[in-house]
Amino acid sequence: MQISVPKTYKTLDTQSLLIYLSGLPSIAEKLGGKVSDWHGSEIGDGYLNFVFLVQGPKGKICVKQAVPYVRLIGEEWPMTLERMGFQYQCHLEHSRYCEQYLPKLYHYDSQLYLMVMEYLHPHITMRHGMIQGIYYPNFAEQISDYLSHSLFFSSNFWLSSAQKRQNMAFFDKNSELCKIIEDCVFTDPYWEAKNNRWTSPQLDHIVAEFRHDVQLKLAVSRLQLKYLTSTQALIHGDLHTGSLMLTPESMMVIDHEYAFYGPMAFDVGNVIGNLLLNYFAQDGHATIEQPREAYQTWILETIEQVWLKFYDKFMGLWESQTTGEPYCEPLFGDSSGQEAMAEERHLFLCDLFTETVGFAGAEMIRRILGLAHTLDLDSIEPPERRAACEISSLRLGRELVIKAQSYQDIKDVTAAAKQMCQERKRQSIQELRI
Ligand code: SR1
Ligand code: MG
Repeated sequence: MQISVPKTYKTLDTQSLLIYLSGLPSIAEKLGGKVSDWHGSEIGDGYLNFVFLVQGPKGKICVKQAVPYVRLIGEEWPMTLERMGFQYQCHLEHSRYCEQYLPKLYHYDSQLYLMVMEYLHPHITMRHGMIQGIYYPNFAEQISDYLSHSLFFSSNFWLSSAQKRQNMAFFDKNSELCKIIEDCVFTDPYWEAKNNRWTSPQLDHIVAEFRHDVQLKLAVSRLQLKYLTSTQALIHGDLHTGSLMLTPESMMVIDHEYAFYGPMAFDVGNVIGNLLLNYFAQDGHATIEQPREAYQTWILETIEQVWLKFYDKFMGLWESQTTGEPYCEPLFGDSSGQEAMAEERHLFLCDLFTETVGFAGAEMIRRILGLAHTLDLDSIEPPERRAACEISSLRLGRELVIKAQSYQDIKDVTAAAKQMCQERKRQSIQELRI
């Protein structure tokens, strides 16, 4: 793939970054002192970009710059710099609807493909926090707020059709990042794709099984078609627990580079899928001193609350807003129309739930068999212990994908996860006895 890199672009290092920032008066003011007082370090651990923390005598900022390749793989996988523009625009758009959940933006440079923003402290990624067993009592409230507002207000339920089409025309150009998801989530884990990796040899049998599982591949392909063709809302597009920066009190959403007009359920499913992955990973992190059963219970309760609160909030927004063009007031203003609309809204959210379940399952599978894994599972040693957690995740992931419609309620999902986990524990006890 040929990537065009404008002549005005250069990849910054900590030194050239400080010089660049000194030319931005509002940023220099935030840092305080002189350039010689500033200190920059690269702190990124993501798969695509470089992220810097810059500290001055007065304050700290965070800088994110795109490089013309995929960081995880290196220059042999070129990747468009334009991703920073999509991230910036989605960050701005979502800030309009739920400002409190996005870091403040201080500066955007469209030639260096760079964003300067608020340094979040003492936030850590939710993924790192959950691996340590940290509780986040406000998370379900916060993420359901973010999801309901960002999805509702960027959809036809709120925007005029002309405005939505204009937005879609812009985000439709984010095709290269969407292609990463199309391949990494819906295709590669199910065939011999070059970048796949898994815990081997422990998972070899399941890899082979999934590659021959026509029912599973059909169901995943249906989800892919939904991802490709549904334009319901401006979705974050990669809403895993590494895109969430948390303290027990506060939540911030970062990394909107995969944003486009897609199915609402993709974002909701990503959140739930990543929480489920962490749920299964907890057995690999438990120790005598720090057993994780109580934490696992909290994860399942959180999953239930995320969905139930999202349902209520999305429903509430739809009931109270009448600006949307579909289901408009003149058609459904009378009492029989109102009654029919109540049922219609419920059916819409039931469909969204079924799609959420499917996308959650696909996310769980691809994070174990594909290119991009998660630290929750990858950090478990020895490999036998990791594989045991991964097999449970894969088994549930498959069920969620192929039987999404049979889950009527979020409690059906959490009950299935609990059962899968208990079965595995029973099996290991039996193996110990043998
Ligand atoms: C090129 S690998 C990028 C992966 O990590 C991101 O989080 C996306 O989900 C993608 O699959
Ligand atoms: Mg990301």
